[in-house]
Amino acid sequence: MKFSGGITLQYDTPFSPFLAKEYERGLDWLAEEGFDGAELCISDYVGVDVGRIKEELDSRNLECSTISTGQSRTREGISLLHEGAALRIAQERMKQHIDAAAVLKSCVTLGLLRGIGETGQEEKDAWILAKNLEPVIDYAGQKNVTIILESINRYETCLFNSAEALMDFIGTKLGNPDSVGVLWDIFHANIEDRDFAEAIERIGKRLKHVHIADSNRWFPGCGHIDFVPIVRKLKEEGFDGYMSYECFNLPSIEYVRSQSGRFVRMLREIK
Ligand code: LER
Ligand code: MN
Repeated sequence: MKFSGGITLQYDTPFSPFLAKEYERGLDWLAEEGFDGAELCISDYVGVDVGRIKEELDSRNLECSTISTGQSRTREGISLLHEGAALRIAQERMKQHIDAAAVLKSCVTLGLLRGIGETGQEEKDAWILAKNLEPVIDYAGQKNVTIILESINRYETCLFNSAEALMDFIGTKLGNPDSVGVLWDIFHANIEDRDFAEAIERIGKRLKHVHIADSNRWFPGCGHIDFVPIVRKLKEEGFDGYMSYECFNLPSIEYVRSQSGRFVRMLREIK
């Protein structure tokens, strides 16, 4: 099991304890605090030198765990459930993320860039999404990159909210492709999954990445989730991907910056 934290490259996000203009300071902090990697939030590739990002990571002995891709949905009004130009741009953007991931040796997240869908037509939307994802999944297969689909709670999207619904989508709509994995976010799981251990078992070997936040999306320990049995279960199941912080800067940015390394060390020691 490895650990990363979210750092944003171009535009600020509430999920990183560093602003976009502090990107390099954020990488320094990850290295100093003993993280294994950075989860990089990239919106587009205008003026982005992926080779340079790789050097910046290598020089700090950090990997890129995954590229987080959701920012462009709201910034540009694109998604894999749009039609016409907005759909084509979303598909092309996913391919650009895959090219970058091939250089960075990371995964590519598909969270909200999949689209929000419409209540009452989830099944139809799921088939449309599957069709629109097909060329992207083929491309990922050619480039040997894993796309990680994230189950996200019902208040943010209509499509696959729970681990069960996501595994069903991957099986029945996508046909279980090798290049598709799962991102399991403990904040969303706390809302949607019946039981954490059952969800981990259900996802099985497709589990590639885990987002860490407490029940209120504050820093772990500031809500009511007990992370110890979750991490013990992940270790028992042989999970060797990344656990990665995606929590708000609450109770304060200073708290998040000063407590992250300590919490990672505690999780590493769980037997
Ligand atoms: C993205 O990883 C996620 O969890 C979403 O809830 C962001 O809004
Ligand atoms: Mn998440």
